[in-house]
Amino acid sequence: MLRGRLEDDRMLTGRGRYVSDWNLAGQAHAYFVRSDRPHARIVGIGKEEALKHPGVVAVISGQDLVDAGLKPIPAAAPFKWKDGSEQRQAQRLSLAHEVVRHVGEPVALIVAGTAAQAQDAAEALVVDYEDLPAVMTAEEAMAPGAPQLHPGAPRNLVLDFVGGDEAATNAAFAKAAKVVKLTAYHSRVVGNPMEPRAAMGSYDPAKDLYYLHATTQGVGPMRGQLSAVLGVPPEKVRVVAEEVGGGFGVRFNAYPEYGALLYAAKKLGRPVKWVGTRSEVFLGDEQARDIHHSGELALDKEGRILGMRFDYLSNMGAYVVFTGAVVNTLGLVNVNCGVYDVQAVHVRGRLVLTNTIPTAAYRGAGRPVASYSLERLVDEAARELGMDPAEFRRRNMIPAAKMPYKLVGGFEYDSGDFEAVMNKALSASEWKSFEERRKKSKTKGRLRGRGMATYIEMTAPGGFAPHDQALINWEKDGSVTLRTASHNHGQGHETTFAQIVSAVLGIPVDRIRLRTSEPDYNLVANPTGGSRTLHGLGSAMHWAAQEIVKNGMSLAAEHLESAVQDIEFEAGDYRIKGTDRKVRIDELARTYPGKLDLDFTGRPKVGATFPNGCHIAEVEIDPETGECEIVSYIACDDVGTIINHQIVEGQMQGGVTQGAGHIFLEQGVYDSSGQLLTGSFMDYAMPRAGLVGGLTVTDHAVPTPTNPLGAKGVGEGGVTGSMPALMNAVMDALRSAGVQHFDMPASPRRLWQALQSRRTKVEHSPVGKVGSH
Ligand code: MCN
Repeated sequence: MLRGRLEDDRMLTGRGRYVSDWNLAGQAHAYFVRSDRPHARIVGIGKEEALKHPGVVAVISGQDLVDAGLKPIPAAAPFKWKDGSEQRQAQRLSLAHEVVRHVGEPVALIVAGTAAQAQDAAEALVVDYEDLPAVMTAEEAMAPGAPQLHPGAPRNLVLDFVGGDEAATNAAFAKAAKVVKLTAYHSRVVGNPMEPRAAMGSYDPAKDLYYLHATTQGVGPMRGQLSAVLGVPPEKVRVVAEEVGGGFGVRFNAYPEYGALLYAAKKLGRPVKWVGTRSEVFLGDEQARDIHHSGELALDKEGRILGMRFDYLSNMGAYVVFTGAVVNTLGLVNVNCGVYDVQAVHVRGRLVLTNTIPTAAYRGAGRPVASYSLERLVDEAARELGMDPAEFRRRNMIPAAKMPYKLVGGFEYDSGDFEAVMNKALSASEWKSFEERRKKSKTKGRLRGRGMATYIEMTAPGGFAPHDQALINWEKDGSVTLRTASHNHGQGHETTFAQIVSAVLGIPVDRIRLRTSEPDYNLVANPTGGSRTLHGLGSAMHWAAQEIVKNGMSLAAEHLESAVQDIEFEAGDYRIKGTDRKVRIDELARTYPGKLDLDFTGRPKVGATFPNGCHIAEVEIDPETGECEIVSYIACDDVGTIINHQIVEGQMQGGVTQGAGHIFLEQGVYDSSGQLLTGSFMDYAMPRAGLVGGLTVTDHAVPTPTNPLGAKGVGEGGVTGSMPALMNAVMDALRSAGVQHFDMPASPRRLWQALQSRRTKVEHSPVGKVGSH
C-alpha cells in the first residue's frame, strides 16, 4: 500500500531544486528598484552613480525596454461591456515607463556580479518623481474628480459587465413576496506562498531561445505571455519550473520582472538571476479579492427562491493582469445560482483601477467571493423567514433527479446530489443538538455560533493550451518516466499521476516517475490552476496509458508467437487467453526499446467539473477579549472519484485553513497616502495549522461522467466552502449579542469593537432593543 507521497522523501531531505538553487555559467545577479510612491510621473532616472558602483554591469529602465520594443503583458477578460464594447486598456509594462502607479512597482533593474552589489548600487540610483494624486479604493476611484490612472480607462472603469438573465430576474423580483438583501466586503489578501518569487533569464544565441527559470504555476500561459512581451513566437521561449514552493493562484501570470530579466540576459549575453525577498512578495506579487458586493434574493411565501441579483465592485489595482480579468468576471458568474434551482439570476460586475498592487487569482479564483455572497445571503434569508438554514436550503436545492442541470447563461452541472452531501454533513455535525452546546458555551461566558454553506464551484476546463501533452518513456530498467509541462507546486501530482498510470499499466507506483518542464522538452499543457490538473491532465495520462497497452497487444502477440486476437491484458500481463503463457508489459518494453513509448497529443474533450460540498462550522467568541475559536468544522465534499484520499484530505485541510485565515486574520491594508501598512509578517497575520479546531473531512462522491476518471477538482473547494460557513457561524454568534452587520476579518480587535459598540448602543438608546438594527 502507498504510504505518504512519492515526492515526500526528496522534499523532506532538502533535495528539491527550487529556482534559487539553479545556477548557470556566467550568471549575473539582479536587483529591482521599486517605486516608493503610489502615483507619480517619472521625470528622469539618473543612472551614472549606480553604474559606477563595484560590480555593476547594467542599469535598465522602462525607457530602455520601450526602445527595445518590449510590449505590455497581455490581459484580456473573457467578457465585454454590457453594450458590447471591449474592455478598457490598463496595460502593464515590464518596468514602469513615464508613470508609476503603485508602491512596489519595478522602476529599474540593476545587474551586477553579485546580488549584494546590485542591491548596494540601488542606493545610488536617482529617480526623479513628480507626485500625482492617488486613490486606493474602488468606490473613490469611480467618483467624479478622482485621480485618473490610465488615459484609456475613463473614471478608472475597465469593465462594466453583466451576466445571467436580467428580464427574467426583474420579473421574479416583481412578483416576490419578500426580498432579502445583504452587502459585504471581501477584504484584500496577500498570497504569500512559502517560496518568495525568483526568476532567472537566459538566452541561447545559437538556438535563438529565451529560457526563464521561474516560480510559476503555469509554464504554458507564461510562455504565451512572455512571447507577447518579447514579440517572438512562443516556440522561442522555454519556461522551466522544477520545484515551486506554493502558488495559490498568485504565481500564474508573467510578472514585469520576467520580461526585464529576459531582455537583460539577451543584451548582456549572460544569465541574470533574481531572488526576491518576503518584502517583495508583499510589494511585488499580485494580491487578491478587495471586492464589495451586494446580493438580493426574491422569495415567495413558502420560502422558495424566485430570483437572485448580485453586484460586484472589484478593486483591480493599478493594472489589469490576466487572471485578475478572468476571476473578476467568469469566476464570479460561472455557477451563478449555486446549488439552488433558480433560473432568474442576474449579475453585474465592475472592474476598477486604483493605485494599489494589482489583484489577481487567489485560491478559488472568484468562486469564494460568489459563494460568500450567495451563501451568506441564503443564511440571512433563512433567519429573516425564521427557518432552519438547512431546511431553507433543502427547499431550494436542485434535486439529483434534475441532473444534468442547465444554468441560466450557459454552463451545465453534469452530476451531483447536493441534498445527500448536506445530510451527511448535518449528521456529522450533530446539527440537532446545537442549542444544547450553545447553552453550555453561554455558561462559560462564550457566544457560540453555527454556520453552514452548501457551495458549488466550477473547475477549469483548460482553455489555455490546445491539449495536455503526456510523453511516456520506458527506461532501460523497465520503469516509466512521465513528462508533462504542467507541474505541481504542492499538490502531489508525482504521486497521483503515477497512481493513474499504474492502475492502467499494472506496474508498481514507485516504478513511475513524473518529470515536469525540463528545459530540453518542448511540451504543451495547461497550467496547474483552476483545480483542473487531475481531471484534465490526469485524464490525458489515463488515455495515454491505455493507448500504450493497446499498442503493446501486437508486440506481445509477436513475442508470444500468437495471434493478436488471442492476447488479453490484465494487471500488467499480456497473456494468451486460456493459457499461462504471458509476458509482463515492462519486460516487453525492455525487450523492444522505444516500441512502447508514447507522445500522447490526443485532444479528447475534458470539460469543467462541478465539485460541491456542505461545510458546517461552530465557533465560540469570548466577548471580553474578542477572541474567536473554531470549535468544530465538518467538511463533506463531492469531488467525484478520489484518486488519493490522503492528498485530497490534505487539499481540503489546506483550503479550509486558507479560508479561515482570510476570515479571521489576514488583511492587506493601505493608508490614505498609498503605502501598504501590512507589508510584513509583523503586521499581516498568516493562518497557522491549529487555526481550524475539530476539523473533520469526509466525502460523498458522485462521479462525473465528463472524464474517464469520474474525478472532480479538489484544490480550491476548501476555500470556497469555508469562507461563508465560517462567517455565517461568526454572524450567528454575534447576532445573539445584538450585532447585525459585520465584515471580515473577524480579528479579536474587530469582534470586540463590534460587540462593544452594540453594547454601548443598547445601553444608551432609550428605545434600544437587543436584536434591533
Ligand atoms: N485529486 C485526487 N482526486 C480527485 C481530485 C484531485 O486525488 N478527485 C488530487 C490530484 O491528483 C492532485 C490534488 O488532489 O494531486 C489536487 O488536484 P486538483 O484539484 O486537480 O488541483 P490542481 O492539481 O490543478 O491544483 C491547483 C489547485 C489550485 S487552483 C490552487 S490555487 C492551489 C491548490 O491546488 N494551490 C496550492 N492546492 C495547493 N496546494 C498546495 N500545497 N500549494 C498550493 O499553492
